[in-house]
Order: sequence, then C-alpha cells, then structure tokens
Amino acid sequence: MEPIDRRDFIRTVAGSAAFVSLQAKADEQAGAGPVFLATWIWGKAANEKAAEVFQNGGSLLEAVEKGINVPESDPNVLTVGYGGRPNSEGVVELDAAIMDGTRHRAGSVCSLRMIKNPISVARLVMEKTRHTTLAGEGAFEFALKMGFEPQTLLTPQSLQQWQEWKAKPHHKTFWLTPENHDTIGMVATDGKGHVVAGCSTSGLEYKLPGRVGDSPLVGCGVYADDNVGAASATGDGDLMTNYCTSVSIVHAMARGASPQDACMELLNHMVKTDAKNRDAEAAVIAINTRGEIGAASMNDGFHLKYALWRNGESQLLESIKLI
Ligand code: SD4
Repeated sequence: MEPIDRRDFIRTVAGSAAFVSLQAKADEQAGAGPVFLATWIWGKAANEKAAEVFQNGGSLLEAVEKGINVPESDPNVLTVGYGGRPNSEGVVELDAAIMDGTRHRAGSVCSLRMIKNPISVARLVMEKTRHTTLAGEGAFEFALKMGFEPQTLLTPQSLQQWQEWKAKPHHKTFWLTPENHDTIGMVATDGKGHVVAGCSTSGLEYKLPGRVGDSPLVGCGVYADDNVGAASATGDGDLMTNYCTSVSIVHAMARGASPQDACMELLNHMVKTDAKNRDAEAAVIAINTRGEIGAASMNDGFHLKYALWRNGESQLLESIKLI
C-alpha cells in the first residue's frame, strides 16, 4: 500500500477540524481503561452492553460478542441479525466474524440462515473447532448442535419491504443505497494491550443467494492483533473485500501510523488504485493497543456515524471523510 500523501491528508482533514479535535480529546485519555468503538448509531447500545459485560467480569471477547448481540436481536435494525433484510429470494442470510488479538485466531460464519445471533455462532466456531469459517448448511447444522434455536428471521416489516421490492418491475438489485445498509462492526481494547474485533451483518439487501460479503472474512470485516490493534469495516463488501481493509489498516498501524491515519491511508489507497472508488460506500474503524481510535468514511454519501465508549462515557460521533 502506498503511504498517504500528507498534503491530501491535511486538506482532507482541514474541513473536519471539529471531528479531529473531538477525537484528539478522546485520544488524550487513551490507555486509561477499556475502550469500545462501533459502527453506526446502534453501535452506541452495543458498546454500552459490551462495557457492562466487561465491567461485570466478562472477557473482552465475551463483551464484544454480547455487545454485537444487541443490534442482532433488535428487529428494528434492518441490516443485522433478526429483522435483517433478506436476499433476492426473501431468505435472510447472515454473515459474522470475531477475532481475538491474543490468540490471533478468528471464527466466522457465512450465509447462516434462521439463527439470529451469528456472532455467537462465529465465536463457537473459534472456540469449539479447529476451523475458522463455516458456511451455509454446515454453519446452520453446527449452530443447532451448539444448542441455538432456529427461527424465522423475517419480520413483518422486512417481509413487506422485500415484497414491495420484488413487485417493482425494474427493481434495482445487488446495490447499496445510503439508507438501506449498514453493519455492526466493533473493535475494543481492555486497556491492557488486548484487542478484539467483531462484525455482523445481513449483508447487501436482496443479494444473490449465497453471496458472501466482507464482514465474515478475516482481514476484511475483522482483524485483531495484540501486537498492534484491531480494525473493522462497513460498506460495499463486494468492493471492499478486494482491499483486505482491516488487515491493511492493522498493518499500517504496525508500521507506525495512528489509527486515524491508518484508516485514511486505506481509503486513500482505494482511490489511488481506482478513481471511481471516490464514490464508493466505504467506512472503517480502528483502535490500537493504547486505546487510540480512528474512524473514516470515503465520502459524504456514506458518512459513518460511530459510537465510542470510554471512561464510562458513551458518545455518538461522525467520522472524518476522505472526500
Ligand atoms: C456487506 N459490508 O455485506 C457489508 C454491508 C455493510 O454497510 O457493511 N453495509 O457487504
């Protein structure tokens, strides 16, 4: 990956001074305890749950899992877990992954049907098997063996929306629009140098059955390494997978970049390799082992709101944009 052009970078962030100073203030307190950072507005409730689990003696891994369970179980979050929008055939297929920075080990599930908490299944893939990823029918059978209850994941709301989409003569498909997708990505540290990353999504709405996005792929939707930090991504997974976003960000941090610079460097690299990516729906978050954070969006059309929990304070913030 090419290093970011500092002039481009300075120009980009100049218009985002307010966000920079907010984040600088947040980073001043780095190293002062656990930090939870998550994508989109439902990240706030997820962070608060994660912090509660951690403060009550749970592991960081458990905290991230239980935090992500919150939007997964919420029928009003139409892009994650129960109530997530279905594929083109009206079937909800979920993707999720979780990675433990100490063991450098991840678990993930792809195209999982009828199980509302895929992040919990992903954790069990990591903890109970020698595998990293289970997909489709195999992931479902594994979840049943682990005691998960199958249920329909379509809600009246998501069913009705799918029917309306299907009824449109020239319905747009396999594409994102600003209001119809999002994912929960979470990165966290315990304040003592341990990091975890988790990600869960119903993926692109009305996707082709069997389509796997970036979220459950190690190095794309999640990456965590206790030597450096952790990262997660949200956006057009069909595009972002090609940039191995999360591992690229963690490697940039390993070379000395701050989490924010590492996020910007990744987005900058996407634009340098293909100018069309200026219009891409892409956003990323990162944390290092000192608890410093980064969050960045490609452009205004897909402007990431992210949630930060630190020192008992739970905030919703807006990410810096590259363009
Ligand atoms: C995917 N990256 O399946 C996910 C969707 C997403 O914001 O994050 N949307 O491609």
